[in-house]
Amino acid sequence: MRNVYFNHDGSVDDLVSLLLLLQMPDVHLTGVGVVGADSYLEPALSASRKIIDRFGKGAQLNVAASNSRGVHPFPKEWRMDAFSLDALPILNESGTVITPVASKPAHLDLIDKVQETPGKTTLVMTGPLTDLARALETDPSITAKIDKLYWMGGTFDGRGNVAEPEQDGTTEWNAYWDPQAVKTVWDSDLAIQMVGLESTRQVPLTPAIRQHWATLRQHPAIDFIGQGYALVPPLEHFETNSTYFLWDVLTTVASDTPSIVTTKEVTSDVLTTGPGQGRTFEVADGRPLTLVTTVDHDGFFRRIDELASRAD
Ligand code: AGV
Ligand code: CA
Repeated sequence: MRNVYFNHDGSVDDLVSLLLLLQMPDVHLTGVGVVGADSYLEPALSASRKIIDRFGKGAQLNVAASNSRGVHPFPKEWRMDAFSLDALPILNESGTVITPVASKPAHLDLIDKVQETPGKTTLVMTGPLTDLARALETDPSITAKIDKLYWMGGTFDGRGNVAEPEQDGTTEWNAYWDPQAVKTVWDSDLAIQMVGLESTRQVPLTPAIRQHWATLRQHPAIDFIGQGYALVPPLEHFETNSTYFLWDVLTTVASDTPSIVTTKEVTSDVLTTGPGQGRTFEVADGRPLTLVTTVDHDGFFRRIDELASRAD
């Protein structure tokens, strides 16, 4: 079994990632932290607890709330999705929530769970890196107990996904929310596998994928995935600022099934000031990491089906 600690920020693909982590046969999920970045905190926390109750197969977990604040807030319309997801009937049948909230804020919960878990822990992070950066500042010795960080964020191809004033279009949202946190993590000696926009662009949400999930809705977890992705816009005629990709789900599934992606080693740095702040870029002698470059599109979606049908 592999120990995994998951920190996410409450968007649809973050919560689907949690659902899938709970189905992975060789994953022992040791903790979950939630940051209200691409979501409001309360519904994201609540939905996480309900997903563990409904799809966690009796996992004894708690969920830690983050008190981290970003530099550049996410658009409110995106953050609202967590309220809808938390209200889906499939998460509310029982009318009670059992999985408790952890006693400490998410960055301290991360330290506790990593330190008290025998052996090493893999971190999967599908939002900004703020909680990890704060954890590293509080207890730098955690790096010895973390075998790898899988992070959705950044991009190296110069095409960002932030459409906001005072920035130059080269940055990805999770990096842009807290650029300094990326720098802090880059300055650590953690092994990192990064899933940036160059690979996630290969897995957009499309009407055909929604239709595929619709035909499999007799599986409760695939029904939940279809309901979740009904809240966000697919790639139909033209990519817009709001077009949804399977960013976090790719990161999470690739952490468990490496055969669905190809990777390359890069050395890089991150800008923390100016209109490019949050931009990750390749540079000789920079910080080494493993970058996901291409995705086996059909293999990836097949693996989602396989994992989700384990919740039957
Ligand atoms: O930049 C991708 C990250 C992922 O962690 N998030 C969404 C994923 O959870 C921010 C984001 C970028 N574009 C978005 C985002 C959009 N159109 N809707 C919602 N969130
Ligand atoms: Ca996310």
